[in-house]
Amino acid sequence: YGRGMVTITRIETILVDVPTIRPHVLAMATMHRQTLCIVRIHCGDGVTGVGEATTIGGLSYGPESPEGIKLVIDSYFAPILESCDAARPAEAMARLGRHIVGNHFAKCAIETALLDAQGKRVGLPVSELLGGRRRDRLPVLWTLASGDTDKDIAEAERMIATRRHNAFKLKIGKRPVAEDVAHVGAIKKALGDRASVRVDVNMAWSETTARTGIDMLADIGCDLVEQPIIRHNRAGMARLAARARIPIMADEALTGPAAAYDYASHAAADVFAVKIEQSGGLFAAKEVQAIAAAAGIALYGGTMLEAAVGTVASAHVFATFAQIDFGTELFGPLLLTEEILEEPLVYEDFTLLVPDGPGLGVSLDEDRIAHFRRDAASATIS
Ligand code: MUC
Ligand code: MG
Repeated sequence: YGRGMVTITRIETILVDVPTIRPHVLAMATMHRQTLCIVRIHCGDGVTGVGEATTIGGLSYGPESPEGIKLVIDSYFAPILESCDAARPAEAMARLGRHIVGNHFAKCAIETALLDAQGKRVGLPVSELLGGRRRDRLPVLWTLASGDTDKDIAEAERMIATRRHNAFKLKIGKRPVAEDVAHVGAIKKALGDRASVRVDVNMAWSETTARTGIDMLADIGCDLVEQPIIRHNRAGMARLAARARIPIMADEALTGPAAAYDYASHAAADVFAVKIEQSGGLFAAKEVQAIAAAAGIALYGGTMLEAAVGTVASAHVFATFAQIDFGTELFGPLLLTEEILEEPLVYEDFTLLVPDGPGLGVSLDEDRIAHFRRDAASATIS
């Protein structure tokens, strides 16, 4: 569109610590807060784009941490991006890819900010830059992970009554299988046909444990089992998927298009959880989706428990999907005590509304960010 090169003048990375509304108990970590690495890319044409990276429980989910993401962007990404054209996000990301191995979460935050800026520049929502949106609302489930069965049931009842969620993911794998299955069974029995109940084992089971565990879960009415075993045991996932009576979903294993192709070509999952950070960005997540679609694998829109910016970036990607068979889990902002946007995202009727303004279509609440940023005491806010 012939405006010439748009320079990148400054990249800001800010760590923001936000408390969770209750402890979030997963197999590998209990979260009391979420740390966001907020990225702001300032461009020579006066446009600014925002992105976000989060991890789960510091380094307990994967090889990147919020502090590490800030460090790699400041030290290694910024010098490369200085000579890139901000108006060509795909080319800028390719350049980063040539010089930087891995670091998918950090790359995703940068790509989000570049696309937010580009969308604002050309006056289009990010979903349109990604090929065009197919829907304006996404179904959103809620994770029950208080660690207590009765509390989880009460929480689920509130969510159903307020029409916020009618599908629930339960985090299991920490306790012996029989106890975990009893917990899932009690929740399914209380909710009955009013809700879909699924589980995420976060890789905590051995393959033999998974064989019995999945059978028991099928018997009590569980609809889906997410990443029951370690990410690298693709053959084990294929064996489990082949014998299970309920769908098996891959999550941690899906570290981008190559992993997705590997899993698809070995029939190692029935469903893919697509995550923008884990995939290595928004374009990469679209490639994971395309591989799933070509292989006849069902789709689910996953989260890294991002706050509003990462959540809305994911929403723009998922809004372009032709099918989202199992809905999404884009509830991250609702798990946090603080709203970081000027206008909160809209959750209603069991769905999230995908914003339709230019770029991501959201603005940060600068006062909140200034208050919750980790270096708030010493920061000079300009
Ligand atoms: C995961 O492993 O899927 C997503 C929802 C949730 O509660 O935790 C995450 C991570
Ligand atoms: Mg998962």
